[in-house]
Amino acid sequence: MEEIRRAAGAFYEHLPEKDKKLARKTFKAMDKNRDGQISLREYMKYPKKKKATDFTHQSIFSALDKDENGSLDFEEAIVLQYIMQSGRAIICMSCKTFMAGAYFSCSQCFFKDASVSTYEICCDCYGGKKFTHHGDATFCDNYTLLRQSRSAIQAAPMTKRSKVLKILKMGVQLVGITTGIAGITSGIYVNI
Ligand SMILES: [Ca+2]
Ligand SMILES: [Ca+2]
Ligand SMILES: [Zn+2]
Ligand SMILES: [Zn+2]
Repeated sequence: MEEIRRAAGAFYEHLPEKDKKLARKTFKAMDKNRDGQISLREYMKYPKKKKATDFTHQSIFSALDKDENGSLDFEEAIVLQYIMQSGRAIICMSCKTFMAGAYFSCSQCFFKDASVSTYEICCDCYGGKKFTHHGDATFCDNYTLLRQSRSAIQAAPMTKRSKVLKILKMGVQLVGITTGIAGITSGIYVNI
C-alpha cells in the first residue's frame, strides 16, 4: 500500500491546477457533514451514484485509512482518486480483498481477447489454493505479466500488434503500472 500511496502523491503533485481543484471538489462532495473527514458511511454512499461498485468495498477503505482513525482526510482520499483513475482497484476474486501489492493472475484469461475477463487472486488465496478456476490455469504474478506483455508486443508482427495492444490495454489496467506501457503503446500507434 505504501507504494501506491507514494505513486498517488507524485501523481497529485503533477496534476494541473484545475484537476487539483476537482479533487478538492470531489472530496467536499463526499464529505456530507463537512467535518473534513470522509467516514466509512460517507464513503459507502458516494460511489454508488457513480456506479463504481468496486470502490464501495470496505477493504479499500481500510487500506486507505493510513492512520487507522476510521475516516479519510484529504491526503488519504487522494489515494482513492488515484486508484480510481489508474484502475488499481483490483479485488481478489476469491476472498474479495483489495490487493495493494503483488497478486496473481491467470495467464490464459489474461492473454485471451477482451471478451474474457481476467482472473486475479491475492497471494494468500493462491498460496493456500483457496480458489476455484479452470483446471489447467497457469498463474503469473502481476510483474511477470507486465514483462510478458512487453515481449508479446515486441514479438508480434506489425499486423497483429493492434490485437496485442487491445489485450495490453486491459493488461495495463490489470497490472496497474501505466507509465512504462503507455510509452510503448504510443510508439507503436505511430507505426501502424
Ligand atoms: Ca465527513
Ligand atoms: Ca484516517
Ligand atoms: Zn484472496
Ligand atoms: Zn483463467
